[in-house]
Amino acid sequence: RILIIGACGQIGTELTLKLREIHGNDQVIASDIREGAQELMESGPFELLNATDEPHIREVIAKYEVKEVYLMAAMLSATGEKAPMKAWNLNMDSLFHILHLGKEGIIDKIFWPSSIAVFGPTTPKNDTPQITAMEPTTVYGISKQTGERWCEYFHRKFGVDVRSIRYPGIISYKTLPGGGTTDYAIEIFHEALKNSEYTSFLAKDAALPMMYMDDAIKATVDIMEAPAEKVKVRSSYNLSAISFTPEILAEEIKKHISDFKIYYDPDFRQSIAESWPSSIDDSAAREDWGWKHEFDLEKMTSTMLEGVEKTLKENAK
Ligand code: VAH
Repeated sequence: RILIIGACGQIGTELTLKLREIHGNDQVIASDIREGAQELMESGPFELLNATDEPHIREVIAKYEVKEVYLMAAMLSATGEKAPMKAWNLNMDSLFHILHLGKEGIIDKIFWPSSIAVFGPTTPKNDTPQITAMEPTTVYGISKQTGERWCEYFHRKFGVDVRSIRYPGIISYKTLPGGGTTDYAIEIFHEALKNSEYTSFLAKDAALPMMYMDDAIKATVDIMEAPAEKVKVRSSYNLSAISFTPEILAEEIKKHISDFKIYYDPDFRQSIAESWPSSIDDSAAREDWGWKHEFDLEKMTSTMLEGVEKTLKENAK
């Protein structure tokens, strides 16, 4: 069976639903420190679980005879800056617990998400290569970079089958993100539909790599299904789809909502955004396990507007 830790988060929710569709509802155990979306809670087993509580993780893994773990719990970049030690402890402890379960042979396969936040101001900004300078400035980025080194170490030394991708900003409407720098690109859709205006906390020219949720889920499923020998990078793979600025996204939204207005009031998250790449070279993922994205800016924008509108109507009922 499969265990998702952090199943109620932005990516965890949709990943759990997808894995239940592929493997069967009772084969995929959702867990989180809080309950989540109704669809997730009702479609299969759920356990309340703190990702740093090692004995409890082991208990749940034994109870359901879990062989595969997706560790999706983490504190993101913006929230991490407000509680650095808490972010560090959550992001690192949870990873060590799972890597040790792999080393002991209790579980066979691990997915652990990294992020473009591993890069920093000294990294080439455009078409950032797979292997390059990495001097992250956020606690979140430091934890992801460190995590990548540990994943690679556990694979090389102990043969742990751990797989990872560096997610860009993920755009979706089912579950809201929690405390990231790329969250503006989701808020903007909600505000556009509710008020026809949005004040961005990033500057108008802050270009960041982004991806629609369905592509992120596809990448996650693909890398986990790939034969082990095809997964050559055991730290984490660069992954890319689209890259845009708040201004470009606003222009695209205006094609659907003609009176939409955008204002800019950058806060501390702007300097985080400035430290990250604008676009990513993901040729290693494309060559090694056949990664290919599907959603461009247009398709993502129309899908988001439809999805958010539906959600707003449902919430109003
Ligand atoms: C954040 N969305 O903004 C996350 C992410 C690409 C960055 O990992 O913190």
